[in-house]
Amino acid sequence: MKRTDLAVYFIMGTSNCIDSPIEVLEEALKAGVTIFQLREKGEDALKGYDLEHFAIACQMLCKSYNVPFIVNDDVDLALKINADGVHVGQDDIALEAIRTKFKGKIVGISVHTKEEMEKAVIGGADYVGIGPIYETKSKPDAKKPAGVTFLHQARVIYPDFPIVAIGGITEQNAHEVRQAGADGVAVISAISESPDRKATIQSFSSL
Ligand code: 3NM
Repeated sequence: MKRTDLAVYFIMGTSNCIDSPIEVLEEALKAGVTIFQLREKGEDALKGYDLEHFAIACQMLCKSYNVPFIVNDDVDLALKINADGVHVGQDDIALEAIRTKFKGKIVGISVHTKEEMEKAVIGGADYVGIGPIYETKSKPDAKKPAGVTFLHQARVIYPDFPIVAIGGITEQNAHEVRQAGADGVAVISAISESPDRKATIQSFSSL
């Protein structure tokens, strides 16, 4: 993958949208998000056939805009529908095992320390997500906000490795994470809850 693919990384599930999720996604794609991750979480999360059906609808839409379609955590679903990639956390199955299953596809992993970052790079990840940078309300079990210190260290140690920053990123603070070395911003609420999604996405695109 190219580092520029991470520039505006939109993440969404049905619980993040007041409006129709498919309409939100289409609007986001039209406005210029560069990669999309389906992250279906929460009490009312779609499951089984409904989830697969929804995932395929998102995937087709992404394909029509030539934007990579990534599935969060659900490795089996990602493989079943032939998604462009998968994003996993540290608690999910081992990176090496996923790498083998996703030959030629995008594998992203969340990291919080230098050790985790080193393992991700050695283990063959295509990119890492670093967060939460700021306070987030979108992930109840998120760690304490870390600010940009580790993000900046990671960039210094790995000058060319694709890195996306996540957690509480808004139009107001996004420039700080780009300055610290992130290739892009991964965002749920600042896009899904924006009163003007197009303007919000364009402001992220122009960083
Ligand atoms: N992962 P918002 S923070 C999905 O720190 C996710 O790994 C995080 O949502 C991490 O843009 C987060 O609304 C939530 O803050 C991001």
